[in-house]
Amino acid sequence: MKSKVALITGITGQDGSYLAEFLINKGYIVHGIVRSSSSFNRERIDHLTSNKEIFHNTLFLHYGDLIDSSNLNRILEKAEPDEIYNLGAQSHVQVSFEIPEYSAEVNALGTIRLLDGIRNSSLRTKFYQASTSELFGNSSTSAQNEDTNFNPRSPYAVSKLYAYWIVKNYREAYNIFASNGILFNHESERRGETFVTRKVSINVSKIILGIINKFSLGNLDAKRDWGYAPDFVEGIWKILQSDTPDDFVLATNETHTVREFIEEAFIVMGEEIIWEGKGLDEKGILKKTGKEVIDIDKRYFRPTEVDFLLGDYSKAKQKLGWEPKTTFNELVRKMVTYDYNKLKISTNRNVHIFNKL
Ligand code: NAP
Ligand code: F7E
Repeated sequence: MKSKVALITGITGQDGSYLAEFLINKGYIVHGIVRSSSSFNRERIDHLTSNKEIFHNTLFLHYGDLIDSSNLNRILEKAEPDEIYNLGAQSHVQVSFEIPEYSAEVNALGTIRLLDGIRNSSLRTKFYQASTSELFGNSSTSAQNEDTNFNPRSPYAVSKLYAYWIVKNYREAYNIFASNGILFNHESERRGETFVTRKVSINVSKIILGIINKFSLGNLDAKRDWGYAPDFVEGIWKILQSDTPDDFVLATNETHTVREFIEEAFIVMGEEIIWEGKGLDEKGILKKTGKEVIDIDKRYFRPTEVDFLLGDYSKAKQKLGWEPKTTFNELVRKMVTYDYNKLKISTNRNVHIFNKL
């Protein structure tokens, strides 16, 4: 039987790398779009590209960019995908306040470039759009589902709102199999280092190993519905295996504050953190030693914040048979343990090299 062919934008990112692995294991031929960079940017897919068997037969990388439609059209023509997963994005909410035009260019117009490429070709491909719980913004509804009103609160969220609606429009106007996955936050050992969960797992590990004394954060009271990226990647694939195109929320239906994530991260390392002070003067202190390990820096606050997110994934459960598998505590444990072990090995190696000098 002929293998299915998938095209992934954002293959070098957290979700793209897990999805590539997942699809290769399912027997797909995978094409991925990578951006040209002056330094190496493929760390998350190194284990795939260094396997000659995979790299020669099942994984094909193409230089490209969501802001370049002639290049995208060429890749569509070459790859002839059965399924396209549009995961590429300027995905950082805070950064989108600094580069709003670029965020719209990539996230909003990048999506229409791909959809229009499909419309103007003879491809009968399915299209997945990486939509987001950020569309809900500060919603008065809890828990948020596919029928909840949108109220985007950042240039990132507004750019993704355009993408969400243009997917629906192209589905209705041109009968393209195009679906939105409205995914709540999902994290992992491969999460970008500037997102709050990974920032915490790395810095808590560094404190325990004595590499740093303390680190700074912003709003500790924001609540997020945090799941585990590999669970969500399976849901992404299931969305495109459905008989009809549709929009689905993927979430865990559990919400936690940033503060709770930090507390749990220290618990994993056998420490308890207590909080003293208020607002910008708040400090996180280790109970055993009284050492200050966290302070607040106004630089990490956003001009407009999303205070509370909690997702209702019952439609995905009912129609796709999808459910998250990893609990909040397991997620924190996986991330902190991974970073602690990785840093410990590199610290030991450095000490070893230093002792030899
Ligand atoms: P990520 O780790 O930030 O990965 C983003 C990917 O997009 C990277 O491969 C990046 O390439 C690529 N990219 C950035 N600008 C591009 C451009 N101009 N042209 C082509 N590719 C570009 O994001 P993620 O966490 O895996 O998320 C995947 C998608 O889901 C994103 O669209 C994100 O907005 C959305 N989403 C994420 C979450 C979440 O909690 N993770 C929740 C809802 C929705 P480089 O490696 O070269 O930078
Ligand atoms: O922030 C607060 C911050 O940057 C989470 C993206 O994948 O998920 C992600 O967006 C919360 C916010 O993720 C720091 O203010 C406090 O309330 O980890 P984050 P995000 O903004 O929720 C959605 C679903 C996406 O679609 C996005 O692509 O944590 N926070 N202190 C901080 N956040 C960061 N980054 N750094 C801090 O120091």
